[in-house]
Amino acid sequence: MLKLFYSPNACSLAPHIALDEAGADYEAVRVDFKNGEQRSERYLAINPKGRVPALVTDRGILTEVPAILGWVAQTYPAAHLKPEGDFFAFSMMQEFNLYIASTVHVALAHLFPAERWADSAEAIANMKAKVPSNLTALLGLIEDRFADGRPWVMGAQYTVADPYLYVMTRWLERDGAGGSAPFPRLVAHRSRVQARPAVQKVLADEGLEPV
Ligand SMILES: N[C@@H](CCC(=O)N[C@@H](CS)C(=O)NCC(=O)O)C(=O)O
Repeated sequence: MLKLFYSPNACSLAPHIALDEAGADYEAVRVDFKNGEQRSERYLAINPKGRVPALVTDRGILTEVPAILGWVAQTYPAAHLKPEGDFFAFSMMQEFNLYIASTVHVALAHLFPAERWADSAEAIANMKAKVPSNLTALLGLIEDRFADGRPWVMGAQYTVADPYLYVMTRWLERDGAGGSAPFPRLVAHRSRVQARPAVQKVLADEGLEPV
């Protein structure tokens, strides 16, 4: 059986939702961040990066959200979690997911944990102050994408890109992120994602409330 190592409301929420949507046979294993379990010897043996998510498969361990999302979408074709079409269509979805991982997630990570990036209180305060304006620019591009009335990131079809965007728009409500008011289309997308039964189940499993 697959094993997903996660922490509640972390980026691992996206692959957690994707596995559930796919109908995969998996066990979700909580990593206790409060006690620093991600840096324990036991967990570092699973993921030497000391981060979640990590997905244990019968072929080995996969880390990095876009890699896991792409694997889930490819491994469970009957769940239709990737755009219909050829490898170009798949790569368009991966382009989106990599933008989230390399740019949007990193921008938000300057809030939590800000201490990763700087030591002085002044530098940390400066970095945190920049986060909302950075997000306005970065997420503004995604807000524009929905101007054509599409329900999902890739168009008419729900894909693994949707729960990934959902995690980012959940985080907008965290202290210092600036809130979701500038992004009405992303808020509507967030509501659509949250209305899905698999999402409601996974939120309950992680002990989270809808936002
Ligand atoms: N690039 C990685 C980022 C993973 C990551 O930063 N995970 C965070 C949670 S969202 C984490 O495990 N943080 C624990 C820590 O930094 O100690 C990915 O996309 O999977």
